[in-house]
Amino acid sequence: MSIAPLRERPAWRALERHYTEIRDVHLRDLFADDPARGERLAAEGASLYLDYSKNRVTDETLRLLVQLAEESGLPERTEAMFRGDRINVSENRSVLHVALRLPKGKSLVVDGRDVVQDVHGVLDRMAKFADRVRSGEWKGHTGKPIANVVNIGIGGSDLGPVMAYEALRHYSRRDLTFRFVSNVDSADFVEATGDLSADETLFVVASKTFTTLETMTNARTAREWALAALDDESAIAKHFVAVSTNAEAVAAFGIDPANMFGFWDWVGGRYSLASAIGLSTMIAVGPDRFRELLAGFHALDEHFRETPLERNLPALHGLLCVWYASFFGAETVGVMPYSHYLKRLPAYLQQLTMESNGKQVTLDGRPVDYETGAVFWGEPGTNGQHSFFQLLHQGTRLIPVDLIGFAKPLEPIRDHHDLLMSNVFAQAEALAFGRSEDEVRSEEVDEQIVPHRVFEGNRPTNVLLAEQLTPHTLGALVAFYEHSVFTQGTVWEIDSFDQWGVELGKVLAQRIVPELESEAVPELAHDSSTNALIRRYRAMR
Ligand code: G6Q
Repeated sequence: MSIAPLRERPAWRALERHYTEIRDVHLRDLFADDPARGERLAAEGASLYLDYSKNRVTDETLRLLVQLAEESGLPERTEAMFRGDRINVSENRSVLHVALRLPKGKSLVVDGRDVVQDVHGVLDRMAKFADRVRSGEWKGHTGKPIANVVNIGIGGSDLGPVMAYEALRHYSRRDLTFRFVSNVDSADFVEATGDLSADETLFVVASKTFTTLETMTNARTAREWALAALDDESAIAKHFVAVSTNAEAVAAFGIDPANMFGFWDWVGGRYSLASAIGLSTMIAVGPDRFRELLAGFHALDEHFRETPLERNLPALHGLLCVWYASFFGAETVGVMPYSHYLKRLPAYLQQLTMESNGKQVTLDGRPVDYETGAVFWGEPGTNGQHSFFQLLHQGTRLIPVDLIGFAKPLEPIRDHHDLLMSNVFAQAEALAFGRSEDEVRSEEVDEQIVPHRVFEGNRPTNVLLAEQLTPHTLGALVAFYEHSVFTQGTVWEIDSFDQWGVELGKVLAQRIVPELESEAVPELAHDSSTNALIRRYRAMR
C-alpha cells in the first residue's frame, strides 16, 4: 500500500480545516450538548477502561482521526509488526516485542525459526533459576543463600526492571532486597551496595549489547567489590548472571554462559521488559506472577490487533496525542499515576515515548514538516497536585494529561483510597470545566482577586481505570502505551524503533575519556568551549 506524505492525506487536510472550527469550542459546551458524552466516549479492553470524553474532540474529530490512521496504513503496519516484517528500517530489524508475550503453544515463524519456542525456552530457564534463588537452593560462594539482587543496566535495561519492581512490590518477596544500579556516577553503585554483604548478593548484569560504557564500568566495579570480599575468582559464577544477546562478550567478562539468559535483536531496549531483561522482576515476584504480567501484555496486544480503531484503546490514545501535538501544538503530555507503586512509570514512559518518537525524518529519510513526539513527563498523584498542577490549571500552555487510577487499593487502610481517587476525578473535572468568573463572584470574593481565581478549563485529560494494580494490569498498561507510541509513529511515518540520537553522545564521550584520563596534557581539537571545559576540569579536580 502506498502512503501519501502526511500533509497530503485527505484526512489530514480535513483535520486542518476541522481544527479551525473546533479549537475554541469548550468542553463545557460539548458536555452540555450531549448528556451521554461521558459514557459514550469511553472504551474498554484487556482490563483497562479509558474515559476519553474530556478531550477537545467531537464525533467528527474522532471520525477524521480514525480515517487518518487508516490512510496512514495503521492496520497494515500493525499486521506487519505482528508478522515479524523488518519495520525498523534504519536498523533493518523486525520489531517483535509482541512475540515475547505470545502464550506457549502459539507459533510465529520468522526467518525460518519459531521464535515463540525460543522465547519460552528462555522463560523456562529463567523460571528455574528464579525459583532456585527464591527457595535458597542457589547458594553463594560461602554457602549462604542469596538475600540481595542488584540489577546493573541502563536505559532499556534498567528502567523496565526498576519500574516493574516498584510497581509490583506488593507482590514481591520482602525478605529479598532489590537494588538497581544504572549511572556511571560511582555514587550509584556505592549507595546501592554499601549495606550489602557480597556473599549474599547476586548481580544481574543486564545489557543487550554487553558493551555499554556505564553498565560495563559498573559490572567491573561490582566484580572487584565481590572479589575484594570473597577473594576467589570462582565466586563470580555464583554471584553474577548476565542478560544479553552477546554471548561472546558475556564469556569474555567471565560469566559462565550457563548463567546467561538470552534475547534477540528484534527486541528493542525500551521494549524489553517482557524479555530476559525482566529477570530481576521475575526473581522478585516469582515466575507465576511474571507469567501473569506477560498475559496482561498479550491481552492488550490482542486488543490492539483485533479491535476496530473506533474502540481501540491504544489507537485512540495515540491519535489523540497526534491531535494535540500536530494541531494544537501541545509540546508536552503529563502522565500522572494515582498509585505510589507506579512512581517510576513516568520515567519509564519518558524513554518509551521520547526515544521512540523523537524523530525528525520519515521512514524514507525525508525531513518531516510537522511536529512529532511530545515531551512526556509526570509524577504520581496526588504529589504533583501540590506543585506543578498550578501550571496545568492556570498556565498559558495546553498540556494534555493522562490520569491513571485503580478501583481497589493494594494496601487498604482507613479511607486513603477514596481520598486518592476523589482527586483523580476532581482533577479531571477541574481541568475540563474550570471555574468561571460568575462562579468566583458568587463566593463574594474581592473584585480585584476575581481574575486570579478564574480557571478557564478546557484542558484535556484521559482517565485510565483498572480494577487493581496486578501484574496483569501492569502488562496491559505498558502495552497500551507501547501501541499508542506505535500508532503515533505510524501516522507521523517515522521509525519508532531506532535511537540514533542516543548513539552520538556515546561515541563522543568515548573520544573524550582519554583526554581526561591521560597524565600528559592532551592536544585538544574540539571547539573552544569544549577545549576550555576539559582544561578547567583537569585543573580543578
Ligand atoms: C533503548 C535504548 C537504550 C538501551 C541502553 C542500554 O531502547 O536502546 O536505552 O537500552 O543504551 O543498552 P544495552 O542493553 O545494550 O546495555
